[in-house]
Amino acid sequence: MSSMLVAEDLSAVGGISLSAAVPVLTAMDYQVAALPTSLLSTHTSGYGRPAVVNLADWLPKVFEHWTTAQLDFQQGLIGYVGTVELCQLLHDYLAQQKLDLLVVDPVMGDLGQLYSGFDDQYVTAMRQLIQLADVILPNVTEASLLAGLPYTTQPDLPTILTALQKLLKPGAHAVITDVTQNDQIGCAWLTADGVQFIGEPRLAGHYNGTGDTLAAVIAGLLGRGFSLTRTLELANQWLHIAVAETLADERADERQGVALGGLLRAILTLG
Ligand code: PXL
Repeated sequence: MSSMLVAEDLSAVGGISLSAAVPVLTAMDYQVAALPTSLLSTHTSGYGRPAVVNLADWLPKVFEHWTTAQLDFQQGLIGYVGTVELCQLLHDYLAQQKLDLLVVDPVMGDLGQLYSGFDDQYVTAMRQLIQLADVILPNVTEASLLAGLPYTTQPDLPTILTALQKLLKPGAHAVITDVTQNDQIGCAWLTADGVQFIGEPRLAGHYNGTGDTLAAVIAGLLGRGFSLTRTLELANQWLHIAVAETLADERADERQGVALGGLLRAILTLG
């Protein structure tokens, strides 16, 4: 069994980040090292100001203990981190590790806006963290921030993807995760043949945490050896299942992350 370090916030309410990644990766047969970077009473979109515990004092002790205990991980997934200092702590620890795969979802914003609490310094810290990544998974907002380009809902994909690739180490891939083409939503990335796109029909609504769940699925599939193309095909299909289930559910509270039942059943068919 492969072991994956997942570092992101633990938000008690909202069904996002670690709360979504742990079941997804457990269903994919990983031993998950679930490292909360901060504790929040809810995520930051829609519940007012959450009660937050920043775990910057705890993280170095965790890393020290793991080093003494000679624990190591084969894969890593980083999502929402929270502060510049936490980004730097993670960077310094991960720079010492020999992971087979590091996926970074540079969670910072959506719909053209930085999430509450983030600023330009955070974007700079994230640019440093992604230098360690094999795959990064920004949405269009995050891709624009990292590339230093103005936000538009329909970015010029060759330009923005080329700018992102320049921020990464050789052989790493930038995948933008919420690209709209015609009536589809999906992922775009660059190969020697130009921009590639894989999508699924766009469903109504906008659900918190969809990106966190997608990132966990992508990290899990890549870690199990699926090619980038096959990974993105399956990940988009499964997220479509999750969003469709969420819609059918007619939930009273739209701030909750996507439904995971159908997605987890689809993962288990992989065997
Ligand atoms: O889903 C992205 C995300 C993750 N973690 C926290 C958030 C958000 C988006 O608002 O607030 C704490």
